[in-house]
Amino acid sequence: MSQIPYLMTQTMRWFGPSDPVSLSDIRQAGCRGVVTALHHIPNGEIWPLGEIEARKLLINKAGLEWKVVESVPVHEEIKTRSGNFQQHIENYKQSLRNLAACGIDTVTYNFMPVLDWTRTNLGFELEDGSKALNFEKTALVVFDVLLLKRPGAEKDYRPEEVAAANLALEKMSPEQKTELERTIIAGLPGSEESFSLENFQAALDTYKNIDEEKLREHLHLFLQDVCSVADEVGIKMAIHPDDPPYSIFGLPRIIRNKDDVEKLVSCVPNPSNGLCFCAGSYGVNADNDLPYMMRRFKDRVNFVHLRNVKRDKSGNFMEAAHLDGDTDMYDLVKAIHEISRERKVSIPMRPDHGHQMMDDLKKTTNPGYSGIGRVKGLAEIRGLELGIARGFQDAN
Ligand code: DNO
Repeated sequence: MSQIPYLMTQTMRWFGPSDPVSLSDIRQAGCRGVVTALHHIPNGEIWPLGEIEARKLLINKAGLEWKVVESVPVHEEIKTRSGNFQQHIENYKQSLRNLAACGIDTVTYNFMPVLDWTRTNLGFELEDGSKALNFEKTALVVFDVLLLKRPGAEKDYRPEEVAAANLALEKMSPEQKTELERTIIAGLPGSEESFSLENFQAALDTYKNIDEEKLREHLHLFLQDVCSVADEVGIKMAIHPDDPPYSIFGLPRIIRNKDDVEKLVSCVPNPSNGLCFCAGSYGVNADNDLPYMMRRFKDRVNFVHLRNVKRDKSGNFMEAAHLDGDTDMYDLVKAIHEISRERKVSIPMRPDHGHQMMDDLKKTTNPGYSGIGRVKGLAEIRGLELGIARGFQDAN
């Protein structure tokens, strides 16, 4: 099997030495590499060479490679172009140079204002007793309109949605309210920020005068600056889409669909300006045709997150098993295999999230990042890809 060329490079996310899923676990899952970050370095500061080297050594000693950085975070002041943003951009460029000097060549980031990925329930129990992450619109409205009481929030929802939220709130215990609050603003794994109710509203306020167009301009200015360094040192940038791919809390969102990506690549054509193709995030919007987008942006796809969702028309979605949601994983992996053969590359991928299941139900795990659920997802995708690749080989 190993002679089949251009299969994806299998990796898993590793949150560093304190991650309950160890490097050896990741190796046993059959991965070649890991995706990680120096989470302890404060956002906006330079990643020192020595720290990058030390982390890389740790990974290599476990028989793995540091394939992708996820993420070098983009400071809020860069997104709002305020305060020390110029210094932060200079620091970002230096971090890229340092990473390149250590032989690391793919860097993921996102440009979501204030919050990284957002869910409303981290332990949604499925019929078989395993647990999934989900996003329920009503819970979001409860938080936004009734707990946070964001000024003007009601205007963002239909009257029925607000009525449903009022009903839901009546049934919630104080503990459930706190839990919902924490789930949304206390920071999910990999997030750069964590908020209390008070400072969350203050953070939202920093975007009062920044609409989509302005935020997009800020992203493009950031990239024009950073990509010139990335081109020079051989780093491939990979922007993660907005998750969920629509506006929440009145914040602008700019990486949601093919039109957004079209603007991104036409405004900043640098070769290093690329994508982290997150199937789970783009897949929440039924209008996003993922195999089409994969082919359309084939030269820009530097990293892939494979995950599935079950969605409805109201903006609710649940993280489904990797082969079992509304995204046809066969079609998507086929598109990935085609573009990989055409480009003659092995694109790094990670199984994104997994259900908390079996022995992991007894453990404290990072939401979405327990070991067994991800191993299951990876194994399914690995088999799917091999089947597709063999089909191509036999046909040629
Ligand atoms: C969630 C992740 C995100 C992602 C960042 C990339 O599981 O996909 O946290 O890593 O948005 O910057």
